[in-house]
Amino acid sequence: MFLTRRAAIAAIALAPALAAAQQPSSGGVAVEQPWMRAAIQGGTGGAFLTLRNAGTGPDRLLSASSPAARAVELHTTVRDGDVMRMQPVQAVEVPAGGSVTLRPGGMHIMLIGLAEAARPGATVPLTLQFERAGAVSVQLAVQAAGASGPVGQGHRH
Ligand SMILES: [Cu+2]
Repeated sequence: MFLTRRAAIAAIALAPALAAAQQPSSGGVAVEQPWMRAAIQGGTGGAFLTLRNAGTGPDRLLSASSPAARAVELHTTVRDGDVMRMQPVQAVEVPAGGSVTLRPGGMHIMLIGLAEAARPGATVPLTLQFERAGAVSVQLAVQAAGASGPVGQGHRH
């Protein structure tokens, strides 16, 4: 992305105000609109969110964990012929001044072996571990099983 010098300065000036309006952040990374799809007890649910790095250096999401799941993995989705398959990824890069959105059909966080059913309207705790920003905890807003985005939950604080 190419920014004019003026636009770059404006973006930097805006960053602290934006960060303050978002979910808890640590270091330079803010987590926006964390949500997951409803899933049954013992089942597996995909979690999605946007990572925004207001810091001056790149960061990486290394892992995630939740007391509500037996295991949590970072996945990406790849096309294999006519079939979409999930694959584990080691880390999710978050470039300095940039953002990455984990969404259905792309990268996501997989909560495996849910201790309880994740029902629409409920929240599920998730802690993200970043290389530089450290641990960042968020609450995933549970959406209907077929939801493709955080719509309906889209109010901003
Ligand atoms: Cu997955």
